[in-house]
Amino acid sequence: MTFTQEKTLAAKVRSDFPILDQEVDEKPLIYFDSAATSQKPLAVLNTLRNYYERDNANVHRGAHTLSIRATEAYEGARDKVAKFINAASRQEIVFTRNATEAINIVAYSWGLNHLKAGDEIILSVMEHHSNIVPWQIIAQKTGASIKYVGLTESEELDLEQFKSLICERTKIVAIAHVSNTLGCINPVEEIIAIAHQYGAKILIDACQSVPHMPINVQAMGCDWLVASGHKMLAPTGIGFLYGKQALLEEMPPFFGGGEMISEVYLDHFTCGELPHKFEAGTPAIGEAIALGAAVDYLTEIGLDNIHTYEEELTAYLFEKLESIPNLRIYGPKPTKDGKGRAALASFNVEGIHASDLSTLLDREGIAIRSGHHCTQPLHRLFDASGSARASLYFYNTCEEIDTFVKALKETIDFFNSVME
Ligand code: C6P
Repeated sequence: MTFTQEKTLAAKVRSDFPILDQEVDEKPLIYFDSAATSQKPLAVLNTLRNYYERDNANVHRGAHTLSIRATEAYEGARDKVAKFINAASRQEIVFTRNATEAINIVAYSWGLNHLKAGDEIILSVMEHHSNIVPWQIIAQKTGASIKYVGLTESEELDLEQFKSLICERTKIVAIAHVSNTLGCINPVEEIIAIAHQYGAKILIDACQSVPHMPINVQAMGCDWLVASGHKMLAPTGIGFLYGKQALLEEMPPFFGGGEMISEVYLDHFTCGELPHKFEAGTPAIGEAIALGAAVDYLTEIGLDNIHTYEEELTAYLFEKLESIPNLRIYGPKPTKDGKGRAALASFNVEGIHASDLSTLLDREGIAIRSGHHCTQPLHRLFDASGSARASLYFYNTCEEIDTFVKALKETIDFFNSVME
């Protein structure tokens, strides 16, 4: 295998991420935890800093220069996000704190007002807790019930089972585009088309896809899509909800307060226009503007290039991990050229606790995540309390995979020798 693209892409961008150029325990840092949160390039850091150094003011309120600048940059970021996912209009992008908040807005605003006893919600067993718990709360409040799509033998979403579960009672389907634990890429276009045939609405949790592959919400046809900025090079505290305009128009506000109103009287209020109707209170202005910078940065590299490069990383990661005895990776295998899944691997090694692995790897400067990755129901299916997870992004290299796999093998040998 040649790593021509790696040399061009990771080598080209690496110096944009100053945090990666450091040592942990006197070893060069290898950051393999981007599914939890990505690192931020200088373009994003500088945008945030410039905003606070030059333009900081509240938005939509003042007539003074700084407020006008802040408002223009904040609304400009909305335009960038809308274009990035090909929304039909800027009104369809609501800034939120993160994907979790975006899902809660849909669950409370739409779910609470549309679901009733006898209605059904379809989720999958691989959903992040953020896409389970809000629906459980709404189901409890409305009397609706939840059905879960399971996995095939190859540990992907069972599309046939989905087809057998969906029916006229299904009012909403909420599914991850890419699983943060299994790494599988779900056939969302097909799922959306089927959901719509039954008149059900559909929400796509795109937390793990928006940072890594081109997303076109109009081509996809979803009703809502959510993502978190911090997984796509932006700061924490900013994410977005995409919703079809007609749906967002019809949904009542979830949070009440400043910004989201048109008129307030002592006994009632009238709603502001979209998207402000859902953005009560002072928003994360600098963070939203920095999200706009992240979108610019990703667009300049090209999501196709990122996706292709990550396929190379995936192929290499799997080739190496699969050579380790007694190591079990969850989710589907990629093709030889790394297609069909995300550049992440959740795994367990027989007889060794995942958190022990990650603690010892940290001493080698390698950052991986261990735990249940907020997918407890999925881990329970595998009879595992948690797993170790290496998750990569376009700034990672095959040399880092080599170092990681070598350190992992040594760690496993160490534990095996202690247990003998
Ligand atoms: N997954 C992970 O390490 P928030 O916390 O709102 O930014 O994102 C929630 C979320 C929703 N859906 C998916 C598919 C996700 O992966 C996440 C976040 C992180 O896997 C933190 S648990």
